[in-house]
Amino acid sequence: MQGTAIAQPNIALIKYWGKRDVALNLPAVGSISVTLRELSTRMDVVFDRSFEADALTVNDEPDEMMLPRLSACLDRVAGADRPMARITSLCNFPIAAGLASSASSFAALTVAAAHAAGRSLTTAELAGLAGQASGSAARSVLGGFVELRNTSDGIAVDTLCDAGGWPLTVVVAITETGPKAVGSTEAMEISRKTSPFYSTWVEKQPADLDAARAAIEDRDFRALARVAEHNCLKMHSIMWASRPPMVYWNAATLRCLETIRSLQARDLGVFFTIDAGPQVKAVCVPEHAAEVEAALRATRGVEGIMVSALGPGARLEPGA
Ligand code: 2P0
Repeated sequence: MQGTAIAQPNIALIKYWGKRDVALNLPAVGSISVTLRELSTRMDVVFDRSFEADALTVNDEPDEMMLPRLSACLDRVAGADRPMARITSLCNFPIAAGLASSASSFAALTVAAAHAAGRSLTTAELAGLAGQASGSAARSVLGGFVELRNTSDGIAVDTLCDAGGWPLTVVVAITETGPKAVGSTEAMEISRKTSPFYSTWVEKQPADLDAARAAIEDRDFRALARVAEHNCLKMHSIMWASRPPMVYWNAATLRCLETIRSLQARDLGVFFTIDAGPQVKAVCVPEHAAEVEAALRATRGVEGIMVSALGPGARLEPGA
């Protein structure tokens, strides 16, 4: 009873922020993301009746903090009467720093656990289960440009365009590697309950989704840039206006935005997006990626750069 799966994180261009059902972890709004290729999480799950308790290692270190959330995900995938599990996670990028490590982790865990439990699930079922563990994880079940839609009783995910259909590059400028002060699950609830902008955010999201979907369909980079930057700044405005306010940016985050504005002024194909963390993700056309990377690397406060093409969805490791 073993399964190994790999999943990549995804970066939302049209963001998920806020829940319509906390218990079922259903999002208040739809979202559109790109799945990355070079960043990855590998999850290995072994179920064994001889194990006395679930155990987790992350990059070879025991991890008690994340374990309850992973155990709950295993219960949903394999049933509450499942054997105990040994979970081994390997992640090649900073965890819990706004780089969507929960998306790749729970997408990989769901696929690995379903295989280990002998359950053959559809993509829709895998996305539903991954999404209950972490909303953004549902999108990492698929590759390329992915839309998550709300349905009457849950969610659905679709590939709008596969990774090769519009090959963009994502340059991630890492400005801080420590874990964030407020996790996004908690931050979303603070936003929903206290931000004066929250209801407008929910109301306007379908228009942003329509604009992004059309831009992807037309491969219209400028149109995608406009709506993605707008949607990102709107999401952060909700957080800034929450009580207590939540500001995930640091000084280097702002300097990266200035760098990107100056590249745009020179007509380079690049736009920014920022998630619940201080890292800046620059989405660019591949022919301008080297220049974007060099400019961000030279920006004061940038500690590291990761460059990724768009990649595939979660999958079983061959032979596992
Ligand atoms: C996103 N984020 O669309 C947005 C933008 C962060 C900012 O989805 O509570 O870890 O586990 O469902 O999936 C991060 O939220 O939240 C996220 P939960 P998750 O990518």
